Amino acid sequence: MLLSLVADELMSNAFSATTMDWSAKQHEYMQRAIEVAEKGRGQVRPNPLVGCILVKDGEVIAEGWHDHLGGLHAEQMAIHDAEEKGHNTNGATAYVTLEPCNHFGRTPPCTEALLWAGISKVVIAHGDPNPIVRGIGISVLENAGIDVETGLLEESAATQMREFLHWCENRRPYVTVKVAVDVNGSVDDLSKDAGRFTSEDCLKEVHRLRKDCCAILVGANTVIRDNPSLTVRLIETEKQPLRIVIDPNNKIKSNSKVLNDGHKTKHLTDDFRGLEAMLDMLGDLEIQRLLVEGGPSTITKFLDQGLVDEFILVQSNITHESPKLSSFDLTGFTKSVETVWGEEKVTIYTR
Ligand code: AOF
Ligand code: ZN
Repeated sequence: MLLSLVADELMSNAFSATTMDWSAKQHEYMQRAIEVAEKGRGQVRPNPLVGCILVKDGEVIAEGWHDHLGGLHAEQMAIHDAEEKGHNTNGATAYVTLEPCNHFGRTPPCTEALLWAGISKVVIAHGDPNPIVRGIGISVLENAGIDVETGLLEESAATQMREFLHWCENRRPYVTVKVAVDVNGSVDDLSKDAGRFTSEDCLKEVHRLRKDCCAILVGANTVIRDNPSLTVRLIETEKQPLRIVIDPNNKIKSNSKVLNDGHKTKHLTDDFRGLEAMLDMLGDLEIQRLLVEGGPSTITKFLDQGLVDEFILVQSNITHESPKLSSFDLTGFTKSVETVWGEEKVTIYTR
């Protein structure tokens, strides 16, 4: 993927949403496009999640999504789907969550596919900030006489592809912190050997979160105390996230799991030049979402330097015998989600 630094105004001018009165039906179509896009979660990075619905005479005739890296783009999959079902796409409207691309990348341009298919109108949720697209997809379609409308459910689409958007803008990963505490906010029970204290179902959710992250980071002390694997095991995955261990004094044991289980680990020793430089380096590796799993001093460093985008607090109902209390300064964050993972209460804070 080609990404260059382009002036900010280019970025903001490329996609100015049309002010439209969208109908309930149109909302429904775009909502469905967002839903099918979810099917690619964890499989398309560094590409965004994208969904597409084709509608003809008020009926949904086909749907498609970007399913995996190197696979068809959403629009092309939807066109295929229509063909397979025996529908003529001529005159249909496409509802697509991202501005169609106009470049030959891992796949040929979606703009051409839409034109060949005889699509007469394209409704787009969100512009594509990728410098090789940025408004060009829209102008190519418009110049070919296709009616283009933009901005339907733009915010929902932005939320769905927030890591991609964040990375396009900052060239750094979106940073998610996950921390588990007992009922009193203790992060560890010092009376016990290392170990996890959350429920099995909660752990499954953590593995789902890991699968959605390109990299997982811990400090050396976590490796020394817990010897964790930091892999995705409880749910299916084709790819393991990159593990990153910050260990400037080279303290972890050479037989630690992260160094010996055959999966990739970046062990940052004297090549560690601070968190910001590390995030730049991860951005260059196309890492779009980084999960920071601990421990408290590593998390505090990320927070103190203003480098956290999302903070997931997992609260168990057990009580540590010998608590290690910790407090995290979440000034500037707002509570965005409250949910439950297994037996644990989960609160998600974002900026
Ligand atoms: C679309 N529809 O479904 C997606 C798009 O390397 P490629 O060929 O897969 O292109 C990747 C870029 O294309 C990606 O960075 C983003 O700008 C756009 N993704 N575009 O028209 C899709 N996934
Ligand atoms: Zn495309």
